[in-house]
Amino acid sequence: MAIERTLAILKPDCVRKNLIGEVIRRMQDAGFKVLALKMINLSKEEAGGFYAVHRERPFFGELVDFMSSGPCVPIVLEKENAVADFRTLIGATDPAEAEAGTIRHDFADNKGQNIVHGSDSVENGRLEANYYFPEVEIVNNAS
Ligand code: FUP
Repeated sequence: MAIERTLAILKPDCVRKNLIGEVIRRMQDAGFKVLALKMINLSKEEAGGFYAVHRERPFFGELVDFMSSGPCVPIVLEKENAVADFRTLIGATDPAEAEAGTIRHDFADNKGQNIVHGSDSVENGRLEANYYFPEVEIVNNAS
């Protein structure tokens, strides 16, 4: 299997619930290397740009309001098979449908406020990492 990168975002609910450390612990325990990380406040425009694919969906306004409601923590992760393995680690979009032991099952309140984002393809992982981090801010010697 190939080494891949994926973009995680610890969403504002994760930050508000003081779960930053817990969720990063789970990522590292699962073998993900952290290549870039920062805490930022997204404007509505930035949040809407990131989720532009959902622009026509009924939940788009709420999603933008939520993602810009407080600080969040984008993180570039690397591992063999990172994209699929990270989505397994976080669980289904709706925490009610997520497997026991996944991050969303254990910590999320509902489908709209579900603690963490994970890219859904290698190509989106690259595009999404570069949405938050210029290539020079992504280290290539993480341990
Ligand atoms: P995921 O890939 O699991 O993050 O899920 P999606 O790309 O389908 O959705 C992105 C975000 O839109 C979710 F994290 C939360 C929000 N969303 C809703 O609020 N309601 C929905 O029915 C679907 C998604």
